[in-house]
Amino acid sequence: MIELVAPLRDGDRRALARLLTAVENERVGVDSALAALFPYTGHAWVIGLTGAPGTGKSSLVTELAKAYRKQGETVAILAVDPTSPFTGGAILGDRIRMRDLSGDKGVFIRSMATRGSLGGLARSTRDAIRVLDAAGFDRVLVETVGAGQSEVDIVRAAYTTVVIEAPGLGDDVQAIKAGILEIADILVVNKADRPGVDSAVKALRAMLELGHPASREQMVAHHGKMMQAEVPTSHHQEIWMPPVIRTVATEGEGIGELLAMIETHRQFLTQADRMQQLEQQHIQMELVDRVREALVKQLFTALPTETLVDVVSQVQSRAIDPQTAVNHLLAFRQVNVAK
Ligand SMILES: Nc1nc2c(ncn2[C@@H]2O[C@H](COP(=O)(O)OP(=O)(O)OP(=O)(O)O)[C@@H](O)[C@H]2O)c(=O)[nH]1
Ligand SMILES: [Mg+2]
Repeated sequence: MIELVAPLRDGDRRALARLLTAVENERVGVDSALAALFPYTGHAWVIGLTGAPGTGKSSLVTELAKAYRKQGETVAILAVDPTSPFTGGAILGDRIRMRDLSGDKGVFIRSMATRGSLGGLARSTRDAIRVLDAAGFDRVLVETVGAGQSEVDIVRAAYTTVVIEAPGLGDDVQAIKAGILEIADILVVNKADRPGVDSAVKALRAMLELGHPASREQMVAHHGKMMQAEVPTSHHQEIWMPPVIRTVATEGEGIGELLAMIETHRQFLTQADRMQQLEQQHIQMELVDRVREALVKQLFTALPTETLVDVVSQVQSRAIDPQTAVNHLLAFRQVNVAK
């Protein structure tokens, strides 16, 4: 795997594709490749685009990619689907939608679906973004479909997060239910050619005014004490208020405004030390996620099946309670690590 890093850096698309497949399949040896390419990351501007199914994410991504290409920038598109282990219909539709981009060497399109756990997908998305970043793309656009937590987990890797709504989905504002409004840096009401757009914009604005005190900090605070302690609050006097933009992706309307707003947000973050803080938060959250995953794996790898079965039956017979059972399992790990 590690031998793919040099060609990746030289713009070899096959090396890129192979590394992404290795990341997706968690193939042996991919960790050393990721470690080798890590020093080359941190240059691409990562933009997350998320929203309910069919709101027009792929159409917007395509328009954004075209606009960036016009400016001479290279673009990688990563379409992540946490809802399905299959890369079926939606991706096929995307192929057609993104047809305008095919044949352009400055654009790379890749899709990823759930293989195992959602946590696994969040990790492989982060890794895939790093591979694309190290490959030298100026912009990495990450499209995620799903609801609630899955979107939140996946867009955590983005610097600018665009939440996409569309009128007439049965509900004025879908994002509120899913709780994804808190992660939005920019809100887009797409399909502005459809009826109900005004009420959707109004509802979103009202929601934003109600509750958007520094959403990132809230998110970090939710993630545990370690981060709460580490997050400085004094630098957030000037808070970013997410703007609401109307677009008609199919007509290319509002794309210029969206592009400009992404730039404004980027400038906002790169001012002062905001970007360093955001990256620090991302890294901390990622490390917590990875440690959690590694510990669970370590424990269950070391644990004989009989022990687990035994502890389960002890709980079932009311001999011990679940928390005591957990303590037994954790004690088992400590004994084994010490050996
Ligand atoms: N009328 C109208 N239709 C649109 C607009 N944008 C996208 N569409 C259509 O809406 C449908 C869904 O668009 P996509 O871009 O695939 O939406 P998506 O959010 O990527 O969909 P999933 O990835 O399946 O969740 C397609 O038929 C688009 O042509 C718009 O601004 N106005
Ligand atoms: Mg799509």
